[in-house]
Amino acid sequence: MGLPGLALLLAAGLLHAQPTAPPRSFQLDYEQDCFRKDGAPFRYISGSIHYARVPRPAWRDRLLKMYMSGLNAVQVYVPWNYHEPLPGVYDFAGDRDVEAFLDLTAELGLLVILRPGPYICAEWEMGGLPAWLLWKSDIVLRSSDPAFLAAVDSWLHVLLPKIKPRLYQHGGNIISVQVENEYGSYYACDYDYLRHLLGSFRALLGGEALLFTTDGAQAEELRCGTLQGLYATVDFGPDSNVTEAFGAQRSVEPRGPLVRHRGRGRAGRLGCLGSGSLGDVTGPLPPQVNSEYYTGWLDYWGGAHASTSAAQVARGLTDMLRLGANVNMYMFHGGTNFAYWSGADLKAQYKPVTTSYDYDAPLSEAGDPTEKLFAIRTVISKFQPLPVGPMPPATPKYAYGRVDLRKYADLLDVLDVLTPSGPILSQFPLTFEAIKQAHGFVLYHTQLPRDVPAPAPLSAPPHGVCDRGYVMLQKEYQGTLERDGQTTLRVTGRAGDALDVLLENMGRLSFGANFSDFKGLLGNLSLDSSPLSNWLIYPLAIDAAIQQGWPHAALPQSSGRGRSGPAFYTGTFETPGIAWDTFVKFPGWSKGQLWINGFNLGRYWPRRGPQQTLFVPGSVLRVGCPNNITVLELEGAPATPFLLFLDQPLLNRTLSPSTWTAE
Ligand code: NDJ
Repeated sequence: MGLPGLALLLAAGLLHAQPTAPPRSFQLDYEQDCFRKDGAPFRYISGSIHYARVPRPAWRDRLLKMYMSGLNAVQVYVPWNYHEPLPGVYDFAGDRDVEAFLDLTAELGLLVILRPGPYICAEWEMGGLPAWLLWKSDIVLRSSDPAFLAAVDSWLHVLLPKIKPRLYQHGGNIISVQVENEYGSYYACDYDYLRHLLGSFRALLGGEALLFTTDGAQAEELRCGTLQGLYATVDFGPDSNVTEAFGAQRSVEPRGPLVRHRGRGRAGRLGCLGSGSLGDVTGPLPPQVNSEYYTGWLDYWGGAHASTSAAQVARGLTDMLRLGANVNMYMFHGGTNFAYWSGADLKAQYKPVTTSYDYDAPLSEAGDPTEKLFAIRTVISKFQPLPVGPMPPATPKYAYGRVDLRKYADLLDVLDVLTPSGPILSQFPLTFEAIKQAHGFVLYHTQLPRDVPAPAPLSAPPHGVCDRGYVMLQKEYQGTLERDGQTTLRVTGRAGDALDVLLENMGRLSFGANFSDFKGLLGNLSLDSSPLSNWLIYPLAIDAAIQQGWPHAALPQSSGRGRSGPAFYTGTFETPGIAWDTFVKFPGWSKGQLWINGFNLGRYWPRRGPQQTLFVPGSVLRVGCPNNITVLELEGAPATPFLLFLDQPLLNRTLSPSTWTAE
């Protein structure tokens, strides 16, 4: 061949110098039973962090602590409803800047296992699905219902193009992408839906992306959750038998290494990681993947604070790493369900999740290293070298102490501010979804149709109040109706008396079969068995008002009637020098919502517990000027209303159900 011919071949890339550098790749090796990164055997030890539960200024600190714990990857959910508040309206700014978060992971040298849903579970409101999907009330979520698929595809066409250039193969740090989430636990078991998702993910991410599923390790869960073309992984906690759980994973990976190696009668059981890095290997073959190894668990309002011992978590982790398994710890840092983002479960009863998502995780809600973190780090150090350098210390906390509040106004007296567009007139109640309000509160107003001289039952039908209804007659608080709880109050009054019911959405179900969780008054309220009609329905835009400076910037109101029923309270405090993180306690308060400087810190409910304090990140506080506190108390404030800012959280005081109403 002459020189011109050689030049042509070189230009066409058909001839190159030997040996070649391997192209960037992240793959499954079914022959040698492991992941391969750039051709070399690779195992990840990862931890879950949800950027939506951590204020943006704290992202770097949390990721750095995860890196210094010895993790080489983080696992990250993308909550669809956090980014698409209305159909076709997208929000990727500020705390929602998922690309900035991914940039930070890369900067810190962490790989990413991305879980873009579309459903994520995660104890997140509606499992990450947007509430507006329920505007079509008969939609079948997580199925091949064309209405659901159309919404999913529009979203994936926005999200996945942001992800594709970040895939490992394309120079980024995302090594794998999960499709759906524990789909095998969902009643629908609709393979057409999973196949559709696989097609969309492939089309938008390309053929090389490593796509996988995660399911519980029961045969039934794996049956409906797995699909040819998606690598099946499992999730289980320290209580489970590691060998059995990974055995279940193997049973659904027919193309997988175990079957083929058995067929060939292979004696070696170490796979391509070899024995050197694995210690004493006794179990089945890698690559086994536990996508959610539970370091703790979530809390429900009215339940006990969950905890799992550091020793137990460390023991299970050791067992899995010895087997050469890939492990993601769920959660490594839980964070906080700010605003209205906490989800709920249905286990015979509706069970809303607390504002704290501390999860008893290795990094606490406020991002501090715990004993569990150090136990995990010690385990990891036995399998791979730890990064050089110290673990960053806990961030300082400050007890700002007592801050007195004063009543600003009863909620019923500021409806013009909270619903500037005015109420909706309807013969019978409409749901939140019917009036296109996703979260928060809606007020339903009507009048008594006749005199009620003797106490008569004001009742909601079963499952008629979702989730709590605060009842006022002639603006006097009468009591609370509750989903799966008290659904009748006895009232007296006169024809024409004002009846108001403030409905609170406590978070849509994030898990379970009966998943379309409509909010508001779902049926007619009746008085002495006759349905009440002629309602004025006020969608309350409380957050919008507070973000615009109300009520601090507004003229003072008269302090209104007594101390019970929904009302706003305000106060201010200053930070000395630096705005440190803090925890706020609600002495004598009942239940409500807290904002500081317009930031919605979430629900408080000390009467029900177990959580007694809310985490206040220093990043929401201001130095050198007053910090504006706004409290919406729903049932009743203390005689002397004040908040107490502490330097440590109180997450675990639990009261018995018998004291819930008595208090
Ligand atoms: O994939 C799920 C994850 O997102 C698996 N989990 C986790 C619990 O923290 C989290 O929701 C389960 N959730 S099993 C169901 C909770 C029912 C009690």
